[in-house]
Amino acid sequence: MKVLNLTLVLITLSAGCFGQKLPVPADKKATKETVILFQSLYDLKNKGIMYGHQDDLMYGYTWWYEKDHSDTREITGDYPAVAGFELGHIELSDDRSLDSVSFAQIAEQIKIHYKRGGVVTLSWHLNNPVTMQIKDSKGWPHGTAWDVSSKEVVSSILPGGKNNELFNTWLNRLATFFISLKDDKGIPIPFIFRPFHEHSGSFFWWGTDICTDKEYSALWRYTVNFLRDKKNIHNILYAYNTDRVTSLEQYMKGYPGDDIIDMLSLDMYDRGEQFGGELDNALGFVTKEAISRNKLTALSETGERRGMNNWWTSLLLPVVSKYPVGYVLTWRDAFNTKSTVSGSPFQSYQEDFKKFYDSPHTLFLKEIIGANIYKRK
Ligand code: BMA
Repeated sequence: MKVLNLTLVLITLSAGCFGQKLPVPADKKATKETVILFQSLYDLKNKGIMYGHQDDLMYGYTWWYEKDHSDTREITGDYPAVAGFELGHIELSDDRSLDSVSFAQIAEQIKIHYKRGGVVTLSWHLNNPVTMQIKDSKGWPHGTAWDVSSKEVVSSILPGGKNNELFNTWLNRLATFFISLKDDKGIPIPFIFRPFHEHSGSFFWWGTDICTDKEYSALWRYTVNFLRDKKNIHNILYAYNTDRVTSLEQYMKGYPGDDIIDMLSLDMYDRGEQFGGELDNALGFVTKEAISRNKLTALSETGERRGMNNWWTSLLLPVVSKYPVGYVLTWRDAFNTKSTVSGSPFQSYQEDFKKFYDSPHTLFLKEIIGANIYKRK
């Protein structure tokens, strides 16, 4: 059983009742539930780190969409506090995502996870709106988020660009999905949205060498203005995100502004021995900057890739415990493959993952339920 001083959490979350000014989301019209979620997460990050897992509720290595199934729960007895879902191909009006997951089932699981009291985060590997219109003679997949063959993509979808109308259509489809996310009483479900992620890398068409920082920032502002002001959606917390960075200056390149962003997040996978030091350094300046701006924090993607069987407790946990990191999320366990892209514990590191779960510093779903993150204290 996990031990966590929830009383301490509850006392801290009550601070708002005693006149202490709590930070608020960037969206001035954020719904009540979204404001409460933001403030709960803001406080919780000082109490422990939530565990998140991408597509945890949708599939695992050996199963595909089975009611209440979760690899995390199978090992620990509890669900992750944060459930990640992927929206790539929603822009095409497809029924299924680029990972073949049904959007209707994603919506269903978002509602279930919210109802259980957990946190929802959504990513979006949207296609390349320029090159997806070109047919590839060699039969290679063209026009994916990873297609960086054109540097004109971002400028072409912004106002004045020849693909602006197409991008508006895509944003409309995304908005329709967002608007459908309501609880049983019809109240919009608050969630964290992390589009255009890993800007410091150059492996997506919005990457640092593929567009200018000004274009990147404009893309963000345009997207948020569209969803928030044009579509009147006020249940979103927006997460700014980069891949590995070595300085704050590098991290902030392209930052769209405090009036747009709610969370400063970082993605960093273990690609070798330098990982611990690099992560330590980056989390140090990212969390410091986030706090100075009253923003949330997360290590929004990470994973083990070296076959270390004690990675969770000997490497990840000691580093993330040093900083107020809201959550740490490992990536998906691709069904029917041996891919270890997530550094997932579900193949060989289960014992160490259980120790990670047992740590008083980590928070899984039950502890989040205990902290009641959607209710004003
Ligand atoms: C990537 C990989 C891809 C996947 C994408 C979106 O990191 O896992 O296989 O399609 O995320 O989930």
